[in-house]
Amino acid sequence: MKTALLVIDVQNDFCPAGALEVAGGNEIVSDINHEMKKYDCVVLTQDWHPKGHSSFAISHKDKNPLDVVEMPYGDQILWPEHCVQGSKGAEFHSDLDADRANAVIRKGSNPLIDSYSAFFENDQKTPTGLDGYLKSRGINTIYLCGLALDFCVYFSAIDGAKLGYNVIVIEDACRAIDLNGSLENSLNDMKSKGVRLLTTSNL
Ligand code: VGL
Ligand code: ZN
Repeated sequence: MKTALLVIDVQNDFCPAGALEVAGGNEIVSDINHEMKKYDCVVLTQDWHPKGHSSFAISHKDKNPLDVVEMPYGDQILWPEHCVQGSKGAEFHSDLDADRANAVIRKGSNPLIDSYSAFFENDQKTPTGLDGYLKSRGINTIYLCGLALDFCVYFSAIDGAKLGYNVIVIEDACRAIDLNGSLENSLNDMKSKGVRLLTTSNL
């Protein structure tokens, strides 16, 4: 068994006072730093949108954050402008031990397609390259932590399971947005797809 820790989107904009603040997002950083020491490989993901990205409510006339629009690839929730390439909000939380990472995967750079999953854009077919990176290093088991549990962690986990990895989500090293039941739905869906949910105390 060869393992990777995927640290999803631990960036200023998803932490308190950030543009798309996730409650308690900063509280997981020290546990994640501790986890990083235990895996064969550590990958950080970084949400990395160009200005005017199509997932931003301000890019659509008469739309507000959390409205839903139809995109060619399906329904898209509109978000406040966040994680703009090169901005302070797109930087990793300053306490995150980013120097330990073997690789950083940036996602969401296509102005027309959002990308929640670390493996595929939201069209569910454009790869980020992470699968090839992990497979070429012989990784077969992935542990996920970070933000947000019910969006980017969730979509990364189910794509990882689909791609044949053993997938474990470290639940207490995540925080959720929880929009219209998204937290409960994502936990149920992950369980039904064979994703295991553990806590740092069980690792
Ligand atoms: C995320 C919404 C928009 C996430 C990223 O990291 O969960 N959520 N962009
Ligand atoms: Zn985003």
